[in-house]
Amino acid sequence: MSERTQVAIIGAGPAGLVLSHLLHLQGIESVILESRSRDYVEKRIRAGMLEQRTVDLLVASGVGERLKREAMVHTGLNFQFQGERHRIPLDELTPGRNVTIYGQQEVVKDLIAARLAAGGAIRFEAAVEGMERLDGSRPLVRYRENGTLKEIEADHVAGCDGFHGVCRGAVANPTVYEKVYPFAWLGILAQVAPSCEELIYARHERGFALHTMRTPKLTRLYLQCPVEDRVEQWSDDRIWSELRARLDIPGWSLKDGPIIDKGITEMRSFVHQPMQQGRLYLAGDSAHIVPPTGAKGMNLAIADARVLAEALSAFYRSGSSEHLARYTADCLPRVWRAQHFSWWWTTLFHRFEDADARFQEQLQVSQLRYMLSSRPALTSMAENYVGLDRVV
Ligand code: RFL
Ligand code: PHB
Repeated sequence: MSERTQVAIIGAGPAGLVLSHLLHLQGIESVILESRSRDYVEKRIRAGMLEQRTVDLLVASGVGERLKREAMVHTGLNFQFQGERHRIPLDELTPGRNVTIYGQQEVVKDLIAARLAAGGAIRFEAAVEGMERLDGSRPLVRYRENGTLKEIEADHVAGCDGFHGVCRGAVANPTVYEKVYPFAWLGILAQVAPSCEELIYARHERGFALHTMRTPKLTRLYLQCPVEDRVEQWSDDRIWSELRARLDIPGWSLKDGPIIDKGITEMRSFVHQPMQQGRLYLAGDSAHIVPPTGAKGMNLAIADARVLAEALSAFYRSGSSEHLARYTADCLPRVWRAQHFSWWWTTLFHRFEDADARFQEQLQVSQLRYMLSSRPALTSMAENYVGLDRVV
């Protein structure tokens, strides 16, 4: 006989873990199936910037204790071009709002600890291979654990399995919107105190660079690089000299230290509609991807999980599928707002090499200068950056 639960959640990333946690607070049982080990998901270095509403949700739902103690609140950011650095006061532009630096793996660790402490079920190294009966009332999920094929029956299935997952494939006749960018990001983590208290987004003739951080002792840095580059081509010396060429300004120089992680990330904008099929609902990167420049991916994943948890709670409270039926429609306005902001923020700072490149450069500088001379333009950027409460 197969195991049963109310909601089978595929993937223990931010989307799956937040969903399971919020459902638990509503008395709804779930089982998370995760193909990787606990150690792997807790160490995977990815996002770092949380919007205000993401922090508010984590704190209000009881998983924000360590975050409140250790996270770094940022009330502003810097952007840099033509050798000038400008600080943008996010808190003044969006009264009382700011962003928080706290590594995605820390969010994941806190959520896993909370789920396990509450007796929640997370099956690590359990890879989902297929799903059946999604259009009926008893969906079935098949997964492989320790080499054995197992199955679990659920009322609903949440596909939180990321961009390379299997769930998206179960949606019939989807509409897909996609844009692939002609460059990638080389990201490093270095054991050195941040060289600046806040983030620096730099537009430079040699390409984009970003100074960010994880803790007062760990700096995270990114460099725009060609898509075909491999990490082996980037020695530590080459990375530091390229970062300095793009980030240093008179009177300020980047501090270096031992590099403890290096990785190359492709850049893509992607939306898969609808985000549901029968009793399967997609949340997070399984349904949409944004280029990392705008720091929206994890925030969107958590926003989807919140909408889905509310719709599932309404279903179990009233027996009505009304909220679940409009899950995609409820998520898409925020998804597309984040898509636009991430695309715009990416095109504003990166170096392009196509036929329009020189024209594009003039537009970038004009738009950056416009933001410095127009408070409404800067406010529009800031409210998107810190994250909008309501998107219609
Ligand atoms: P995840 O985190 O990819 O989790 C999906 C999980 O599903 C598992 N899985 C399966 N499990 C069972 N069976 C299967 N068949 C499975 N297939 C896959 C996977 O092992 C995995 O554990 O998706 P989720 O939850 O949707 O979360 C999305 C975020 O991880 C992602 O959007 C962010 O990391 C994006 N991102 C950023 N987002 C932000 O909000 N702020 C940032 O500052 C930010 N910076 C970034 C980023 C992403 C980056 N990279 C590496 C892509 C910076 C970078 C460089
Ligand atoms: C990060 O800290 O990894 C980060 C921060 C801001 C971004 C992108 C990535 O825009």
